[in-house]
Amino acid sequence: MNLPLRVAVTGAAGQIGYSLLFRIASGAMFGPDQPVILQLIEAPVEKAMKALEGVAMELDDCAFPLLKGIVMTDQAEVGFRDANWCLLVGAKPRGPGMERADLLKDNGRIFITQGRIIDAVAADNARVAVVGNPANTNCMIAASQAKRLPPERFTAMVRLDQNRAQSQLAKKAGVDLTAVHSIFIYGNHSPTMFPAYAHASIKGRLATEIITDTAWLQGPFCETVGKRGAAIIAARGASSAASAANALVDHVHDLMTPGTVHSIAVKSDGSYGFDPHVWAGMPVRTTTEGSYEIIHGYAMDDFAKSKLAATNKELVEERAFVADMLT
Ligand code: NAX
Repeated sequence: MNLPLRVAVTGAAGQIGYSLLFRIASGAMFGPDQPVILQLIEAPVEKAMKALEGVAMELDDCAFPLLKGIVMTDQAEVGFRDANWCLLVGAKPRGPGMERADLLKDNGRIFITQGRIIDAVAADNARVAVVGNPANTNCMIAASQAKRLPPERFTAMVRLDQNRAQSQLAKKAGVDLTAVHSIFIYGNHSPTMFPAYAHASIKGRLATEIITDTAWLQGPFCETVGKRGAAIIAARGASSAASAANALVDHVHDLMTPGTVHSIAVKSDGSYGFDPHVWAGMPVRTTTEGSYEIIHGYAMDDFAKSKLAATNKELVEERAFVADMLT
């Protein structure tokens, strides 16, 4: 048996946390031979800490063989200490009448603090995955605070968008989901992101040879993937939680599996026309456990270029809103 990995999770008593923690403890994220210690961090609010106690009781009641310990805390210094993975799920939701700029600022402050503390107390091999929205920009803010951990260690999640896109293509083509490959998400985790359908394959052929309805690909497909979160809120009365937790399991699992090709939001290297200072969804290949290289060279047509420019513009605007928070 390996030594336990320490996995810190913020927002652990929230909706996503409630789906996520059981998947981590069962081995879905790190595999059936990897024990874990969960370091659960909540806001210093009595109700949240009480709810966290209940979640920890349920984790105990699952008797997961791989779960070797649970830490519960409202102190980030305690929760991130020696953590190998820091899963930043907790964030302030956008309230009624709240401007996007206010959300960026409010959450930015949380991610400044967490970035600094992770850099100070997490393990030398620490990796960070950001889910709390606006995820790309929060990730950039946290990374900007780090002096010890390099920016490549900070990634944000666009995997839910990738999974949504894969599912939509399979439905349209009338094939099993597993026949769809290489559908990657570019840009922001927001309705502007671009699911690059032209490089996807279905049953080993180009997706565009199987789905020849270009108007559908450029219109309803992109729109359904981009606005899926809002559709789920409208139907369920609450935002995506189980699917978001599942996507985070996929994000980390694939980053720990060398050779895997998948989409994550990473520090841009200027490819695909992204500003080199933003965190953008891109296709990557996992090289060694927790590390990746950006895959370059996918050709983009005029439609794709216009979508990439739009999502890049939004990321650059978000960066400008929080410029004073970056060090
Ligand atoms: P909830 O409101 O259910 O839970 C958030 C939890 O975070 C709460 O328990 C709260 O007390 C805690 N929290 C707040 N500030 C904290 C802090 N400073 N330290 C530790 N904990 C803190 O939200 P949930 O539905 O779980 O969603 C969490 C975040 O994920 C939101 O920002 C949401 O917008 C974002 N999402 C991101 C997705 C993505 O694909 N990147 C998809 C799903 C989701 O919408």
